[in-house]
Amino acid sequence: MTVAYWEEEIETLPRVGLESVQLSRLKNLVARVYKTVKPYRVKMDAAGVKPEDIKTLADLAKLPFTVKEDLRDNYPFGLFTVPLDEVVRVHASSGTTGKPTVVGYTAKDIKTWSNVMARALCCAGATKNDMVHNAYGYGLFTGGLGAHYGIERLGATAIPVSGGNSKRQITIMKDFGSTVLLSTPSYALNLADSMDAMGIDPKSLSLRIGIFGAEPWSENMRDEVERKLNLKATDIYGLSEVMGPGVAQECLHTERGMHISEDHFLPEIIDPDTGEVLPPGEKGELVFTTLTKEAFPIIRYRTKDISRLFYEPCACGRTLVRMEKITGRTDDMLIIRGVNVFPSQVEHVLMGVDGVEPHYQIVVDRDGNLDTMEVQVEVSEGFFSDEIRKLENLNKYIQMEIKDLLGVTCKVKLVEPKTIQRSEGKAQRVIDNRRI
Ligand code: DLL
Repeated sequence: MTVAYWEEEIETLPRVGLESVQLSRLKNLVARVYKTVKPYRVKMDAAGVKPEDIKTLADLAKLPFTVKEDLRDNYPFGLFTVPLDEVVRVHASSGTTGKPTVVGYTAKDIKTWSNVMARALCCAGATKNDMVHNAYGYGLFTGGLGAHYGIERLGATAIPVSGGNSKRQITIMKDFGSTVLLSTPSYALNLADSMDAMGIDPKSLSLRIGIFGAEPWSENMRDEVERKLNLKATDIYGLSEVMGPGVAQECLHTERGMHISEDHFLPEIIDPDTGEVLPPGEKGELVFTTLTKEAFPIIRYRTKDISRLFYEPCACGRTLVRMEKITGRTDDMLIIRGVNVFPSQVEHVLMGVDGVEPHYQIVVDRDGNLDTMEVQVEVSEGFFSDEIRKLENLNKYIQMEIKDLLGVTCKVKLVEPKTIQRSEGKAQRVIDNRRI
């Protein structure tokens, strides 16, 4: 197998070289952030650490962590290091309550991201000759536009279909000759089902590579997508707080995880309970520090994603560390059809609705390949005896509010007072019946 690199020198740089690049970038970053962003300065002062204390990569562990709540507390732009007139784009993702977390990019950041994303596409085997069918959602979500700029940077042809309308997607795939498919893995399976329903044999299409991410998926699911879509399926990881898609990408040796673009994103694995840094190969929470971002750099961001880091050489020749497929999360975030959903957001909506009690449960399942979410909530005594029309309106109202705030369509089931099981300890808010 011949390997194509996007930036061979950096992708295959021996560790010493790579670490020296990381260290000099880290020092610059910490000095800049300390000087320009008050919330970082306050936290570093409280921890008794100054930019000059960062002398080696191991000194990173002296710096305080950043968590999603820090973004919320400084909503929307409080953690930006540059004035807004230098910010050329913002994206947002779900926060734990009502407010999204907002991230920003300078023109240079967009360039860096496009380049990193082109590197990811190349790592998966895509070339400038590909027709890249981008079914990640375009909008505030980083998936669509993030991947799009990378496709163009690679010099391939971008087909910006965005998500939804599977039949049309398949017609486009067929007529335009899409060779690379970018989507969530569950949507890829959904497309395979629609193809089947339309009587189209995937072998009659030109698809050859799939670049699937934004939600967890298993090796079994990989086998299924590969078989049903007749392509090689690879995993792509990213998160808006760190940049978006392209933070890490599997090469064609898919056995040992995704290569992290470590010259831009410095990874650590920590014990989620103690915050202690764990040695290579151990499982824990993934933490990232951005080394090159201008508008919204982030220091030691706790992703809540569970993974491991492998530093052994890869058969593809890349020296960039690999992260294991995400095997879980340390919090209760759900990913429903690619949308991040926190139970606390659902609760936030329900608390604002007259006629329901604070007793609820979220049931997540899969209908075919599509995630479904049902919110069961107790209706207040007085309301329950009311006419059906009133209950139906209440149901619709809750659905609408959830759609508005969380961006996800769900079913609502109003249940009689005192029918949702009371807990004796932590309430079990979520029942996830999906098998992935
Ligand atoms: O999901 C960015 C992205 C877009 C990645 C397209 C890949 C492809 P957020 O909406 O901020 O960003 O969600 C980030 O999604 O912390 C993980 O929990 C989860 N996630 C992302 N990629 C993967 C993956 C985008 N390959 C959150 N496997 C992350 C498992 C993933 N989980």
